[in-house]
Amino acid sequence: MVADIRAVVAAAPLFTPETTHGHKMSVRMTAAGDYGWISDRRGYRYAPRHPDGGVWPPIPASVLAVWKAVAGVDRAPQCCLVNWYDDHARMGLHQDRDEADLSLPVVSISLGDDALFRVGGIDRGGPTRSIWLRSGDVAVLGGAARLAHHGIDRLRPGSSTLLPKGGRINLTLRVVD
Ligand code: MD6
Ligand code: FE
Repeated sequence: MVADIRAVVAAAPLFTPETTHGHKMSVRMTAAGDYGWISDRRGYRYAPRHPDGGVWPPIPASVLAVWKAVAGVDRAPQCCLVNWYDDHARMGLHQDRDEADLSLPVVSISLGDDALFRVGGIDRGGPTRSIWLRSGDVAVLGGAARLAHHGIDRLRPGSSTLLPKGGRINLTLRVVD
């Protein structure tokens, strides 16, 4: 799967999204499928093209197989977001709510170094719990948890040998429209 993701990155290079406030995010990002997810000063949105103007490469079969095994729905995913973390990258607490049908799950696959995943409730500011996501872990946010706040507080550098230069890849799969 890592080789498949490297091929995605070769076709659709990683970029550093900016928040609406003009801050650079610490993860680098790209995508596969009909849509990628773009964040810049104009806001957040799904987009049919990479910032360089090209279409996104198809979602690799190895990744689709995981969706088919765990998503529990008939729809195929339209977006595989690729988040690439270096040792210091993190992901602030957020909800995934830009998709049209929030009854469909989001499936996440973790590769590489362990990451401390914080998950809370639907209301921001409520209690949270943290678990370490390890290489090969698959998480499904669905049902009552679909709108749970979640984020990555930090990596545990050196915890996996999967990626020769370390770091972590997180893939999230979703149906967009
Ligand atoms: C990450 N994950 O694991 C960030 N979103 O790097 C997510 O933002 C996420 O794990 C939706 C569903 C599952 C997730
Ligand atoms: Fe998310």
